[in-house]
Amino acid sequence: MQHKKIKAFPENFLWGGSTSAYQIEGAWDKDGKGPSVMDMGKHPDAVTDFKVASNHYDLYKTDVALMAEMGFKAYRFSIAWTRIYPTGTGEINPKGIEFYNNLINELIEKGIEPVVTMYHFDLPYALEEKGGWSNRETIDAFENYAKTLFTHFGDRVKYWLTINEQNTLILHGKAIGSVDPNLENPEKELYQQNHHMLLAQAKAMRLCHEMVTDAKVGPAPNIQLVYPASSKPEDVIAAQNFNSIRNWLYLDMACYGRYNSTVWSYFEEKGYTPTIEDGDMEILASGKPNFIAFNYYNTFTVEQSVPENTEGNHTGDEHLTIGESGVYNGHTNPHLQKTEFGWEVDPVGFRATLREIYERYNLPLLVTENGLGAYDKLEEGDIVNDDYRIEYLRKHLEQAQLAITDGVELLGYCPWSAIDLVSTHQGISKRYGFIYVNRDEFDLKDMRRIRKQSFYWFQKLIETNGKSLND
Ligand code: BGP
Repeated sequence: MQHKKIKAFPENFLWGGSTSAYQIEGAWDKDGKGPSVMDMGKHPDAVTDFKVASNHYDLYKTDVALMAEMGFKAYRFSIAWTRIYPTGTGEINPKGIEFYNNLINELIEKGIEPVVTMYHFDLPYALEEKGGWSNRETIDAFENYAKTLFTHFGDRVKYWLTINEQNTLILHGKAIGSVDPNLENPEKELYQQNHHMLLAQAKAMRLCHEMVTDAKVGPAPNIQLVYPASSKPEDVIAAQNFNSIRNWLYLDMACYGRYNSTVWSYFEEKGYTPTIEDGDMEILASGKPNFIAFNYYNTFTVEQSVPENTEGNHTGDEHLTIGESGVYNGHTNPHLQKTEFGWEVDPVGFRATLREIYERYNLPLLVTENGLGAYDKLEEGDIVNDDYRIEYLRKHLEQAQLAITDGVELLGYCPWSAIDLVSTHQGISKRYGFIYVNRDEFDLKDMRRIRKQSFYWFQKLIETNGKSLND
């Protein structure tokens, strides 16, 4: 639809930025923190681990001051489960509580709304050793952890996100390391883990409503619309398949507590049907979100899966689609350009995704990730000219504004990432931040923070509540 008049960004729009604990904090074993699966994971030789990251643990005051200078209204970050419970359960680590109390207080003092992800990929390693999400005890451990978070931080944190990108964890679990790839049917195990995570999420949402009555809670999957490669009806069916498996499964479960029919028939066909215990479906139906947070980087395009064009039963890195035999086959969208890391860029798809989610679930939306990973260059005089990032963000925000004009209730926009941090797969050289962190893969240098061009651009945008978008 073309609009003659574009609506303004709402008042109190949550302009901000996002990070996650294992990618930004460093101090991986400091002050009693236990190891997480991310700390214990393997890294390619050319890529740094997460041990030091951006050392936000020690430098959080500097970082929050810079966020405040940019004008952030919100900061979306995750709490490391292993700082609060080093082994996932048992005794609380007071130092962990202290760190997040300090961070939250610092944010509130500067007028920045804390938006907290409870779990962002970094399952306590001690729980992983006991079977991780395959073990139903992890559901209880998560509920207990959630209770602790609400008890200690619920007086100040009013926006809670349960699990970051549960769909990425499941679809790319072999890449992220949450399942043994040598299992006979790893997908079956992953969908069992998925079922348990969904139960944990529902319990946490329920608990949040009971314990922090003025807070809002929601899921945070990665949602990117799937397009058919052509108007060929079989391609449309393939797109429906992958939309249901990749996107709607997670939101249908969070919002309605039911498996959608396409997903269920896919489970049956492939032998992935999870074991559902008595009472599970009641628990799932009882966890109601107040809003939907989601991460968006690109869209997917798929065609019908026929034997000669199916490369295999796997899904590449989290933003690259390959295909699954008999279900869909990944297709390069000829209308889109790619980033230097091979991710398609689709701002209009952002509008389409926002509209689709809003119409399906009729809940306010919060964008908790969107951004451009690039090899930024630090030039003499501490200049980082990241025009390409400004362009990327500008185009996405223009489309967000059109979605708002279309009627979507959008609470805020927290792109990835507030400051440079270590990418999940590609080290610190793949940078996303408004603020440059002066370190390389293995040379930690002085870690100083440097404002990029995008910092000043975003600052002005926030100051004008989005009006400077077209300057
Ligand atoms: C999302 C994750 C983030 C972050 C981001 C960028 O899927 O939630 O943790 O890593 O993707 O991905 P990458 O770091 O692989 O470039």
